Amino acid sequence: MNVARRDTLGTFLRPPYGWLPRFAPSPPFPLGGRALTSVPIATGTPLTLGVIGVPTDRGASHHGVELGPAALRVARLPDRLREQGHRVLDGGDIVVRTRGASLRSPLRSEDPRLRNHDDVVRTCALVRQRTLQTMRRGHFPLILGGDHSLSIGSVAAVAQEVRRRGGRLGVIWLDAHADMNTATTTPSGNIHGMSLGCLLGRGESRLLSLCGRDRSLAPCDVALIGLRSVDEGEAVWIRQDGLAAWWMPEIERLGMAQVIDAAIERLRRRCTHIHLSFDLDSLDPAWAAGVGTRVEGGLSVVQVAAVMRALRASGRLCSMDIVEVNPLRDRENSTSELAVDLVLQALGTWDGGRLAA
Ligand SMILES: [Mn+2]
Repeated sequence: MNVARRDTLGTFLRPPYGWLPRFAPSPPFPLGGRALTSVPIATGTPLTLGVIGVPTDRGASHHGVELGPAALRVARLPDRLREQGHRVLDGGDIVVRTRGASLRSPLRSEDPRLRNHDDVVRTCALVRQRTLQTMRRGHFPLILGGDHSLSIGSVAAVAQEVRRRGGRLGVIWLDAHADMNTATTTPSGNIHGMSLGCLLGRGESRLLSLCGRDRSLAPCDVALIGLRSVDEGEAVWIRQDGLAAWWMPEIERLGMAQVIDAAIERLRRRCTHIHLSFDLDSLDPAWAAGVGTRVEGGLSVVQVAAVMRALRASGRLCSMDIVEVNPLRDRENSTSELAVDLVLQALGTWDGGRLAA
């Protein structure tokens, strides 16, 4: 277990990463017109990536995650992907309405068990629309958050589009939390803790309507990895749904290689495509201090890199969310820079042949 240590000032000391393969800039690839059709990416294929920024904190209880898309761009996410030979189309940020409301005191007209509900619904609808557009153009949606409520919109869109093409979407939810609360079980009223629950068909009706007539995901389409802070009500749903969920102690016992292989194998049985919902709080705060909700005892950089490379090798990754980056709680943007390094483990095309699957 990675135990975060603190120095005398009470800040986190950052241990060394360990070894990560360095993806060198790619040699020139022929890029003309190559598009994602019904087949997910093959290892090392140059893609057209559609970047969607979602500067929202409306589903969370702390300010700062709304600056995540900017922090990831400052960490050169689009440029680093271009250096890999990908074509990157950054359509900018969606416009998030804030209505000047304080995060800590929800508007009186709104339900305190579903804070900022109207804003979240509106934002998710926009995310859903942009994600659908991106996929219909044959591009790989890369959604930059923002708090994790935005995944209701992104995953709903990807699931719908994959289904339309005759496939079935599986989701890897890399997170310290289960995000499976409902308005009745939530201790905080924060909708970023309800997104996976909604996608599985449980939640308030306007949030559910974003997922279309059918629920977006069945329990067998989901693998949760990195759990260590789960509310009582969520634990009950995880059990009842029979969700594949790997908690930190089990990951430490089995090793990440075995866990991610089992997770992908399970999804592969029914799912043609895989979406990664990457919550940066899955990482231990020793490495990723700049997140919305820090939970100690999390994944190491090497463990998350193993997840990314296994997804790369699976050839089924079709879309990704990067959420809960909070540069206000970070040090020198190191969490965003790390996020970029890790995303390249999944989407890097040129590694000198060392990782060729
Ligand atoms: Mn989350």
